[in-house]
Amino acid sequence: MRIERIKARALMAPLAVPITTAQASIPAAPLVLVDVEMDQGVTGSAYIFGYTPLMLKPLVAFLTDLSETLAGSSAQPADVARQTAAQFRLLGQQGMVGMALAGLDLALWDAQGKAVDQPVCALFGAAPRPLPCYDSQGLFVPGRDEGLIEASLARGFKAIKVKLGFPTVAEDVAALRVVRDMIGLERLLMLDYNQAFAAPEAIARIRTLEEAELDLTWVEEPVPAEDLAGYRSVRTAVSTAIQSGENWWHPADAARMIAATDYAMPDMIKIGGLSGWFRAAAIAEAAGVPVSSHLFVEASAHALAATPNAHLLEWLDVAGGVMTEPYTLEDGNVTARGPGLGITWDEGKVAKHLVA
Ligand code: SMN
Ligand code: MG
Repeated sequence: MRIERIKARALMAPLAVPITTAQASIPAAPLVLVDVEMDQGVTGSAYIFGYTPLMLKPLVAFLTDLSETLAGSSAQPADVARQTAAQFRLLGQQGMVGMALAGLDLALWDAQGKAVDQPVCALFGAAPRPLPCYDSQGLFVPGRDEGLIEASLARGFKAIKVKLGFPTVAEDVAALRVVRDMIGLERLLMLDYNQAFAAPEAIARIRTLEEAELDLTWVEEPVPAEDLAGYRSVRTAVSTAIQSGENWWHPADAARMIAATDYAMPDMIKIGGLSGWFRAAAIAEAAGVPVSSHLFVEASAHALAATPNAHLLEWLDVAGGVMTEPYTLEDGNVTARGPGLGITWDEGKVAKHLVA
């Protein structure tokens, strides 16, 4: 199979609930849809989460121009990776280049699955299977957001993550106490600090959270993603499990950071698509680190099904609003479906949310 054309479209996809942290709010999902048309009539489809609308036009322009350099090339993900590694050796693949190439990798794997009428996880040796999830919520404000927790429980989630980082740790404790009381002791509760603190503050906050006996399954990204020394000192100083990885660029960052985290959650785009995911998951497996996903519910359901050290799938659906059949939750689990990644765009909804 050979690449004929890469079609990239920018849109602001509707979100059931805005993504909020202590520092920012994302009211709609900045996405780039990547559709790779092949010479055998197969089209591979995937998407890139752009984090900010400012990334959308540059990503579309880059992928559109990249299309001309890859036309006629083998559509095998490893062949494309080899070709683009040489093409961008001097520039490097961090940032936008890596995001674009990872979105392309996902679309190429989708095409490989469709070409043999198989789910992508089957290409990695696994049948689709129900994967335990957690509901990834935003900043939880007591007195405002209890309804979101109730809705999560009503949907059958057995694990919930909230984002915090209020001005004082007492406010964090108070918010977590409300959530813990609402979900009971049998459900998992996780906290995401989204890189908010330097190590001394992170250590002080987590120790205070431990004294409150909230039974947190993990504290996520307490310090900046690249702060290896900070992660080491936090992990040494506290007993709560530390989660990280959504900001690792490529398997190289996984190799650099894996010894400083208890759990890992590579981002399907920043880690380098499914090709990067399985290399990072193997690094984590060798280090005895369970792996969860970050965003990208569809591709993550396929990846985790074939990941021996799979932990939890993050339920944060950023693209289902523009699909004909969004992935769904069944009894707190998600199961991958094919062929390919199981992604089909609802072109009417896409058209409604396209950005120029
Ligand atoms: C997160 C980060 C960026 C966009 C959405 C969500 C968050 C998570 O850190 O872990 O889901
Ligand atoms: Mg996070």
